[in-house]
Amino acid sequence: MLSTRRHFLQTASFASLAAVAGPSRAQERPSLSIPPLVDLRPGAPVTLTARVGETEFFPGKASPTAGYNRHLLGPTLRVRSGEEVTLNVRNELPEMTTVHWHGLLIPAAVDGGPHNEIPAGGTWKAVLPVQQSASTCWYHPHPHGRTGLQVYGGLAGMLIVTDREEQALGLPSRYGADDLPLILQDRVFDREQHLVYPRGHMALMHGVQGSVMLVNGAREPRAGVPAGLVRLRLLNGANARVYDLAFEDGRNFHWIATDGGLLREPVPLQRMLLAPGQRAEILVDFSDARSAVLVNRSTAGQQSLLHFAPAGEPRPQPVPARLASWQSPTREAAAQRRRLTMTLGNGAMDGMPGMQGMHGMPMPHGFDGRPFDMARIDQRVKLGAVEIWEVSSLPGMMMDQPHPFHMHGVHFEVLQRDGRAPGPLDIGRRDTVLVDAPVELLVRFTQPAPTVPFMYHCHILEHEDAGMMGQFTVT
Ligand SMILES: [Cu+2]
Repeated sequence: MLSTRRHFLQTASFASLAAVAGPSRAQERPSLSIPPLVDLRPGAPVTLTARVGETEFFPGKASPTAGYNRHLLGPTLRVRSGEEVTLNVRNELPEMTTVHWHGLLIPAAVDGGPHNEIPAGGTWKAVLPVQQSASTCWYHPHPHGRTGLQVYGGLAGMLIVTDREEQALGLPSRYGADDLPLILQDRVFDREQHLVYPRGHMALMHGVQGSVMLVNGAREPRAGVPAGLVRLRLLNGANARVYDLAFEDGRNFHWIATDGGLLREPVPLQRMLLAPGQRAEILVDFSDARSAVLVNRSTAGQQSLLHFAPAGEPRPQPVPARLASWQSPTREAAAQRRRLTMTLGNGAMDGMPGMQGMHGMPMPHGFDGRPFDMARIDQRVKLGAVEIWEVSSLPGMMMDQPHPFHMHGVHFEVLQRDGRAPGPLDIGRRDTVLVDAPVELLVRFTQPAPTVPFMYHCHILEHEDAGMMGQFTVT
């Protein structure tokens, strides 16, 4: 079933893109673009300006794009845990936007969700009290109904939290040298090699997935790296694609961090799934000085994402045996259990005839059969509470569409998947989890949301925009 649908996607909708592939010769490969690093410090506000621009994804073929302070994507923001930093977000887009700090544990009032609207021409001052473990987070727009388009156009950036515990480990930390931010995205281009954002039933049902793979905004770039241990901060910034990452030569790497920060100890892996919105940090050993290719494996075959060219004196370095210590809440601490069902509609919202719902009615995307409503609070949680959230999706096995479930303002851990103890890839602190089977999450609510609520939603952005989102207060 999976292969049938993917095949249909590629042949029926994207046939014109068949000729579009990565650069054919090594010398054509662009160097990996490293977004500028901005260190945020208390008392030194930084301005982020969302604006439109232009990007040549293919030589000589400029496409309209958008970015923060740049034509595409945004600077990498770095903040030390324990510090309060200020950002002034200017909106020079022709439409309303918001900026959500995805992964930050901060009060909902400054979370940047759909309620923190910045009108065109406006500026939003966000004071962020950052008090969490070292982690790889990101920032992106979150205006209800327009998130998919704005992110797709290029509005996204990485946000790195550091702390003493992480710094003491001696992990590769030279930004852009042996500590690389990698924003993974896929895009659709038309026959003339211009960026397009597909609309319609297919996009609404499956989310927008393109055949052209980008890393930091470029097709199959090349990264010069030292012949030693290199840390990759992987961010799935795609609208809908789940990446299945591996190296072409099958080499091992060490997984060291999830959305919420460092694992307790490194986990050796050969492949890793990364759902939209998720981050992972891995350590890759290039001390064999051999070139390597990061690839995405799919039913359509293997797609090259990034070529690594190690250089310099080979320097084998050990991977630390232990990483971070942190406390998990106990299951017994859970004060309440909630059940949420992500419901995939029938596409009728888009004005498409579509198939009809069970009772002949059009059915929108939503939670528990209801689409998102800015004016409705769906869940009310006590500040400081630990709860168990059971999240599943409908229709279940009929639609092979796993939804990445994201919660704002919290970290959670996976207690169960499909009624069983979760596998080794479910460990760690998270804010986004792939719901390909019912999951049971242990959630700790530490951030206040008394008036402006936090969001939970599907991170397939076209699902989210079409209503697969809910909101909760924390008081
Ligand atoms: Cu979804």
